[in-house]
Amino acid sequence: MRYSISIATMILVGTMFTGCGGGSDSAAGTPVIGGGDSGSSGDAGSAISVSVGASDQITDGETTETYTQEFTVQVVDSKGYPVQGATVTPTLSLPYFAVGYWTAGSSAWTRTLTDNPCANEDLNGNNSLDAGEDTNHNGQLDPRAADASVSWETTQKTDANGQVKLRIQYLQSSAGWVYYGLKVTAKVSTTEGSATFSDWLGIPAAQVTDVSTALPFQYSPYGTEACVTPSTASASSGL
Ligand SMILES: [Ca+2]
Ligand SMILES: [Ca+2]
Repeated sequence: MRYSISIATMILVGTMFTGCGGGSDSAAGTPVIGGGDSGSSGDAGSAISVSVGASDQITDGETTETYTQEFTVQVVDSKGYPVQGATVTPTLSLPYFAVGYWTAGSSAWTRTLTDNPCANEDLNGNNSLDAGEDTNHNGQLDPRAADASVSWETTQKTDANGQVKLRIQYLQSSAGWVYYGLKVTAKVSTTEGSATFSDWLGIPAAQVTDVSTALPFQYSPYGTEACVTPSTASASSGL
């Protein structure tokens, strides 16, 4: 089953560079609910350029508890020709989350954001809960790194069109509540380029206008009150 989403599809043109070293991460800026963000890194005047664009479709994932969104990575040379055989490596980060809940109106669901954005609790990025990191006191890191994943839809190397397809999969309960950064690096021989794409995990628009069905992401799994307040909301909470 396929859905359309309301967020804008963002196309990012990455800059490029040659020689050693990848570009520095383009850190996700302060996120705005409903708006995507993108950035790029690298040195000017190089041999390859990388871009990444998101599908405007949010589909059910491999299980009924997940959603999937696809991305196309495109690599070209200095003349704009497709680069075949470049190795594309994605890295997914989850720098922010939001807390709040949706309520059903007469014709659509409406979201209430009680706190936003909340910084990822894993301050040192080691996927381990260290002293002082559990700021909402629920005994775990929020968001969990495993709330979303990235993988290749195709092979890791670009095809004759200079393209590789990626996809992210994420828990339906996290849709709209986690801000992600997808960095893609392409390398061929000693030449490398990178690009980034950042946004909130996509929400299927069709579900937001179906008030007869409960939303799988109705309550933020990270809380409904404040960034530092543990999640206590549930479908029976009466919110
Ligand atoms: Ca940590
Ligand atoms: Ca926590």
